[in-house]
Amino acid sequence: MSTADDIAKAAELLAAATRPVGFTGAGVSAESGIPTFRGAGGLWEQFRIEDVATPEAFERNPRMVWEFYNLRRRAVFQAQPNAAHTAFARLEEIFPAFVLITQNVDRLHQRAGSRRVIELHGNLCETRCTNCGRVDDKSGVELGDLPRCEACGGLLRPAVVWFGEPLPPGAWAQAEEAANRADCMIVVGTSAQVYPAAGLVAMAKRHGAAILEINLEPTPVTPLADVSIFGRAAEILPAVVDRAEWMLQSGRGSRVP
Ligand code: BV8
Ligand code: ZN
Repeated sequence: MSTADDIAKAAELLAAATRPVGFTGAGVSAESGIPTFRGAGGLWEQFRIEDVATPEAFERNPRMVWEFYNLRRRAVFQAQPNAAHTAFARLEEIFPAFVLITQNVDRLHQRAGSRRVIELHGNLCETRCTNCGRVDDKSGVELGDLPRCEACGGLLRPAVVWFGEPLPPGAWAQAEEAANRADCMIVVGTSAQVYPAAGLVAMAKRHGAAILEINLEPTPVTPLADVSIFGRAAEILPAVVDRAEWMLQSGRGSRVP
């Protein structure tokens, strides 16, 4: 099938849905200039997970961990949401029941206007005190190499979920509930290798959801997809949303849950 045919098929499945859910990974922010983790130029080519993204790494060398996160914070604060983020925000307008589950920590979905966002892995904007637990939004703030809590002087950490740490219970429960009730899941820009997040696709599929995937290349969830479109998220997703919206406006779909 041509990409145009795939876009038409994806739009048809989306327009037929009443409870669609989005599921995104780092690839949705790639066209905003935010490096992904895996693949060419990915973060894990320059850094080792064990050195910068685990509680043990922070315990062992908090300065190195903060160097990694300060670098990513700067990139995120200078970045702008792209057309894929905007397309997801539009889905909230089109589908009252739409919910977005993201593994991303850059909050570009929220900056693009998405409000119903479930952050599975925390975010880079906030810090959390390792001593008193205080959480502060430090968006745009240049933090030193060992930032301290204003309240108690304790060492701050990024408010992200590191490997080996449990996901925020509330977020995980919300994500499971959304995946179980979805009748369509749009999976964009994830290598589907990190668990338990990646398991949400099979969960949605098991409960009868149509699976639409947009990625540059096949992933472990491609076999689960009703349609997989290989291309750039900022180009493909807006085209799918445009066509689905046109179908709904011309009365060829139903969006009331
Ligand atoms: C947990 C926040 C248990 C931090 C992240 C051994 C020991 C311990 C744990 C494990 C283990 N083995 C397995 C595990 C589980 C582990 C895991 O899954 N490991 C993987 C590596 C195998 N998971 C965990 O540790 C999780 N916790 O299991 O806890 C527990 C339970 C109870 C009590 C105690 C413990 C926690 C995982 C969360 C880790 N934190 N992020 C940070 O960001 O610094 S994960 C990190 O990876 C990001 O969140 C990222 O989003 C996520 C997944 O990566 P992707 O988003 O998919 O990004 P990636 O670069 O991989 O892929 C990009 C894709 O986009 C590609 O497919 C590419 O083709 C595509 N793309 C690129 N450009 C475009 C595009 N597509 C379209 N358009 C484009 N333009
Ligand atoms: Zn504190």
